[in-house]
Amino acid sequence: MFLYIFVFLSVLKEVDLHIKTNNTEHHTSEISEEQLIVRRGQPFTLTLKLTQPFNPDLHPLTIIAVTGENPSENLGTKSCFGIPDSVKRSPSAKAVWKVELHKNSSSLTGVLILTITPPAVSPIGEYELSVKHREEETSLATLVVLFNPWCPDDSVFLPDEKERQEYVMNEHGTIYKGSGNYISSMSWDFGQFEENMVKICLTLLDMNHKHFKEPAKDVSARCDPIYVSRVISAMINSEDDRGVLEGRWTGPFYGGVAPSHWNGSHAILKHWYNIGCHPVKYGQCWVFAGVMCSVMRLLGIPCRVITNYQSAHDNNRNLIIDVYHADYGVRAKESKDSVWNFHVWVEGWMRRPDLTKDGTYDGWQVLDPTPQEMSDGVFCCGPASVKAILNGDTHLKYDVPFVFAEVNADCVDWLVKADGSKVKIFSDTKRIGQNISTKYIGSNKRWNITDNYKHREGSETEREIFKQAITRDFSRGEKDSENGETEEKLPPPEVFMRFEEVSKPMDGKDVSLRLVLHSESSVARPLSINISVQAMKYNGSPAANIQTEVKEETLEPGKELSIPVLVPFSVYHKHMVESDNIKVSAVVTDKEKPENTYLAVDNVVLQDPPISLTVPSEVKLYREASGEVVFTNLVDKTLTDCTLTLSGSGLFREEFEVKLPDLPPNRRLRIKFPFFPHKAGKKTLIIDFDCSTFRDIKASHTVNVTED
Ligand SMILES: *[C@@H]1O[C@H](CO)[C@@H](O)[C@H](O)[C@H]1NC(C)=O
Ligand SMILES: *[C@@H]1O[C@H](CO)[C@@H](O)[C@H](O)[C@H]1NC(C)=O
Ligand SMILES: *[C@@H]1O[C@H](CO)[C@@H](O)[C@H](O)[C@H]1NC(C)=O
Ligand SMILES: *[C@@H]1O[C@H](CO)[C@@H](O)[C@H](O)[C@H]1NC(C)=O
Ligand SMILES: *[C@@H]1O[C@H](CO)[C@@H](O)[C@H](O)[C@H]1NC(C)=O
Ligand SMILES: CC(=O)N[C@H]1CO[C@H](CO)[C@@H](O)[C@@H]1O
Ligand SMILES: CC(=O)N[C@H]1CO[C@H](CO)[C@@H](O)[C@@H]1O
Repeated sequence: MFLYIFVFLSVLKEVDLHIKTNNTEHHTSEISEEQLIVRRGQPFTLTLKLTQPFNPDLHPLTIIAVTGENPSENLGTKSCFGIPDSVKRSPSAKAVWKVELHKNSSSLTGVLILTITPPAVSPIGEYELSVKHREEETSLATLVVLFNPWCPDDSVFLPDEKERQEYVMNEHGTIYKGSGNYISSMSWDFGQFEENMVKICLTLLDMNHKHFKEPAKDVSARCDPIYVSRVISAMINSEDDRGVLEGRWTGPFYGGVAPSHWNGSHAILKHWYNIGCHPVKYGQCWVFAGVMCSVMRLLGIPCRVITNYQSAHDNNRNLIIDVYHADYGVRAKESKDSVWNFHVWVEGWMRRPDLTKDGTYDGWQVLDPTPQEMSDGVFCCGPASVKAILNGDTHLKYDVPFVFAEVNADCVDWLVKADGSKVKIFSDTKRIGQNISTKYIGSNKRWNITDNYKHREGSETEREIFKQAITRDFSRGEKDSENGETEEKLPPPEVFMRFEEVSKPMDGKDVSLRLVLHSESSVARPLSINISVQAMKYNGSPAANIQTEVKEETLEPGKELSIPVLVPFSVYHKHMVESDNIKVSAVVTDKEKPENTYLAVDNVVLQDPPISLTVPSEVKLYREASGEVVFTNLVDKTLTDCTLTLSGSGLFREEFEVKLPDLPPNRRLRIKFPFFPHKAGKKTLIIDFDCSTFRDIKASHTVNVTED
């Protein structure tokens, strides 16, 4: 099927853009079969039919490609080239395109098959292509040029085809959440090839500050993935521009969608575009990262989503995170430093010739779209080379110190006494930055990439790099304003304690733990034990106190003491609808030596109650298929405001929301639903069950859509 454009001019009869075949060759046919979308550094073919025979010596053919406002050869936003290539160009012209006459062309009949190549250093974006022949200039086409991970000369070149399929072409992914010892995963629909994504992503680039200030320079800089990815990291949040998502870390989420409700990027990007580039409400880190990954993949920069557990936010740049505890549990933050249960960012794949010529820092680069700290006066972060983070090269751009602290900072726990004085009870060099995870290539398994970011905790190299990083770019010398304390040695502990789980904690059931203590003292220790249970946000700030318990016990030498801790569902559930985890902490004081205070903390992430989703694993394109969801209410409470949302790119054109009747205790809900697959290939169906008691329980299933 050919698309013909008829141009009613004397020299040119027809143009054929061969969109379908060209787009297939350029791995863009999933984006569109109606618009010519090519990747730089790779040839595409056009057929021109002239009204007269072609004589290049007498009447040369010149082609002009332009992008952006005020295109210029010196900025690489305009290129003139032709047959023969005798076009006069500026001596400092950048990004010069090439054209060759294919041997199948016939000069006699005036049928020219042109093989055109945008150079691998072209700015990406929308181009107008026109042709000049016998003094007439005619528009040929509007086409889009993207980054090209298949092209060795492109600075986003990724040699392995399996990796390109995962990091550029895969529209589905997995984002890890929870906490380090309760790693949970959610399916995320990147949908980078969904309807209108090219337009949306190019509009996103046009909305950035730099474009408003100096449009010609901004478009010219779009040849560089370092520049483009940094702009995207600023535009995903709306902190200081017309970015995509507004962040919100505490409920209620009036006037918008709770961050946990989202299941994919396309709905967010589409909504942002449709409401005139105003921020969509609301995002938190995994939503920011998921949306950024979609934009990067669409533009052709290989990208993946990364989760870091026990992620530090070192506000005062000293690589120390102070955590304050009180006898009633974790205190509200006194410094802006914090430890997040998990934090999600993305990595983009590109070369870093701006750092060294030898390629040391090429490869994965951290980019963090969640608004946390300003960088060059804007809320953006990265690209920060993962190798620079591993090596502690904190002097390199961009934002390496910030990311280095997220995975490496030391943690100091302080006990705040009733009179306001602070005692240092624990100092931990290993807590921050654990179990760093991303989805595996070509499968849904989790991949632990902690070793990419840091040397093994406790190893000599690890401490050495930490010291070196501090001297390079941190202000360790300056004490925190909070604690004027000097580095004193803590006395060796006599009492040891830990929490153990009696059963896997699940939302809807009572949480049952025990605190196990033993002592190394030769005599019995009289202890005062305060156990507090709090609802927490995933960013480490307390949301509500659930319960406290004070106990007096004597710990006999050489014996274990086990104290049961029960948190009933009836007590915790009302606090958990807007919270992410339960923090159980025990502060233990030796009554005879009150200077000896001990702390044990357990972060409990409740698992969602089970929901079952049944879908055939193979379905036919454009044929009705059906699935089934089953959910049983196991709590002693009627579930109200129940809704079920169905989605999945290629399976549903629009998300599909069903309001459900209230579900009394012990009743089972069974819903059969139809769907009509409209894209072939491996697709993911996502469901989201929401009600007054359980927020956004999700399940997903992959479906292979086959053509007849
Ligand atoms: C050139 O002609 C050959 C033989 O007819 C054909 O197989 C090939 O597809 C043609 N190539 C182009 C670019 O039209
Ligand atoms: C990381 O994973 C290991 C092994 O599964 C686990 O023992 C550890 O507790 C986890 N880290 C955190 C922060 O929970
Ligand atoms: C335990 O908690 C109670 C009540 O909050 C408090 O009065 C007491 O000082 C605490 N004891 C210790 C040892 O922290
Ligand atoms: C991840 O890798 C690190 C370093 O190799 C290791 O210490 C940790 O236990 C691993 N975690 C998991 C969950 O496998
Ligand atoms: C989907 O099914 C087709 C036809 O049975 C098969 O050729 C293809 O390999 C399957 N794809 C996946 C991803 O399972
Ligand atoms: C890279 C390239 O030129 N791809 C295809 C573009 O379309 C023409 C016409 O269908 C094909 O011959 C090319 O192979
Ligand atoms: C693909 C996708 O994002 N689907 C839906 C997930 O849930 C939100 C909130 O209801 C919908 O708006 C999305 O369209």
